[in-house]
Amino acid sequence: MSTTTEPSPPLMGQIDAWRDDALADDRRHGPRPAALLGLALGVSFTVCFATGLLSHLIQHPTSWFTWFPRPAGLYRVTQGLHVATGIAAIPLLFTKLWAVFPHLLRTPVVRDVADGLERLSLLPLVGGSIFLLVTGVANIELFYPWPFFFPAGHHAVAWIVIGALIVHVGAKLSTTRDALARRAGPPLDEPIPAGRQATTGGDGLDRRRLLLWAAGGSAVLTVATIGQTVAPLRGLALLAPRRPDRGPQGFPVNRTAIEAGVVDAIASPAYRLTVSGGRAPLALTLADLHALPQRSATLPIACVEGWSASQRWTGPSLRDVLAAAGVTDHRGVDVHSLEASGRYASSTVPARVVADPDTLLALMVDGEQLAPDHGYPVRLIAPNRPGVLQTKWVGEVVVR
Ligand code: HEM
Ligand code: HEM
Ligand SMILES: Nc1nc2c(c(=O)[nH]1)N[C@H]1C(S)=C(S)[C@@H](COP(=O)(O)O)O[C@H]1N2
Ligand SMILES: [Mo]
Repeated sequence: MSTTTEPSPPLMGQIDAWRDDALADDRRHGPRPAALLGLALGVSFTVCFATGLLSHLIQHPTSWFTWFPRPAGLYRVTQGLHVATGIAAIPLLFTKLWAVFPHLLRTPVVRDVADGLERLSLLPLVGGSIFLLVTGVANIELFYPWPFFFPAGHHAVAWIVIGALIVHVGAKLSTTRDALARRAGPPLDEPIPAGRQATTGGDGLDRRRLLLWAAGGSAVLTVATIGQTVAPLRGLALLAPRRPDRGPQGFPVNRTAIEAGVVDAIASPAYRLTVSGGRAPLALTLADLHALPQRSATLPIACVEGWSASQRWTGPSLRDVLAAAGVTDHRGVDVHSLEASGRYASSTVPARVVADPDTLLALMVDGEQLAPDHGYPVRLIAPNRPGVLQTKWVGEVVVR
């Protein structure tokens, strides 16, 4: 027992000691866990970036991008993957940050210009990664506390993060290669402080436990949310905001008829579906639509927010409605809702989607008249399209 009290070291000294202790713990703070967690993050962020860009292009087609109506359920898979992979990355990111924190506290802060640039790129990398995961999760939980339009902000930051990630991978390539090549700890980036021993070699139990915690966290989050799109697992989807079997007629609703302000318009006996832009404008009553040949197709609503649900829809094919209006030649159509305003009040149906016989102006779902919240009297439903493009309460079709 000591009788003299030692003066406590100043704050900076405490941080240095804390960092050096951590740095000496090679199994948790050394390059191998950083590289393994980095690889997992690299894969998940690449999947998110590719599927996110795909979703963007489908919603905002360019001259060089074409998207096909088949296979009917492909978008449901790519967007489900986007959200599931992003959610699974959350524990990976936080474990990685915990594993590398001593490297962030190192001194000197910057060694030279190249080192300074590389360190600077950690700011957008770490900040941007957290931003993507936080905004993504908030969005699927229908929580929009920020002043910008979510997809635009999320999209711009995704490019920044991918740029910073490329710089990071370039800077860490040789460390990653060494760390993965050798099971025992390779040399540390930083010199081991005098008087300390790097805990290299050994059985790697601490490292294994760290990586198991990260993998376990990802697995739990995935199982607790994936049921929003994988129907057999819906009973486990405790953290999913939407479940594919809950809502009117047994599936979810994003915007209700009341929220869209269409309650009176959809119930009006004066309702007509107008088809304009063809040889002569046409106004079809509900009875006219029921009198056209009816077709049924099992198609999913695949929301951009990662939930999806498949139903059997029935109604005339859009192409038959166009034929009834005498439209022979077109470059697709615009479908307008009775909803006066709102981001999803209209959508474009490209010609190759119009040509698909399963592209329906649905009147029924699972053998029942559509519920008001699902788009009564008429909704568009087409194969392999994001939910935002499956326009409800259709009042007008304009030929392009
Ligand atoms: C979102 C993705 C990622 C984030 C946020 C991230 C973050 C970080 C941070 C903050 C550091 C500590 C700073 C430093 O040592 O300079 C670091 C180190 C490291 N990262 Fe990443 N990283 C990511 C992806 C990756 C990928 C894809 C790889 C490899 C393929 C990787 C491999 C490494 C390695 C080898 C180290 C050095 C560890 C050491 O020297 O002990 N990281 N990462
Ligand atoms: C928890 C993680 C994440 C969730 C929950 C999430 C969720 C979403 C959602 C709901 C959308 C659709 C937005 C819309 O069209 O309304 C989206 C789009 C997108 N996401 Fe994520 N995301 C996550 C992580 C990421 C990551 C890590 C990246 C990139 C590295 C990324 C890149 C994109 C891109 C580029 C888009 C397209 C935006 C657009 O349409 O302009 N996301 N994400
Ligand atoms: N007119 C209109 N149609 C719309 C929307 C909308 O807000 N207004 N929301 C879209 C979105 S985001 C989705 S996911 C689907 C949901 O369809 P559901 O409510 O029948 O499940 O409808 C789409 N059609
Ligand atoms: Mo949606």
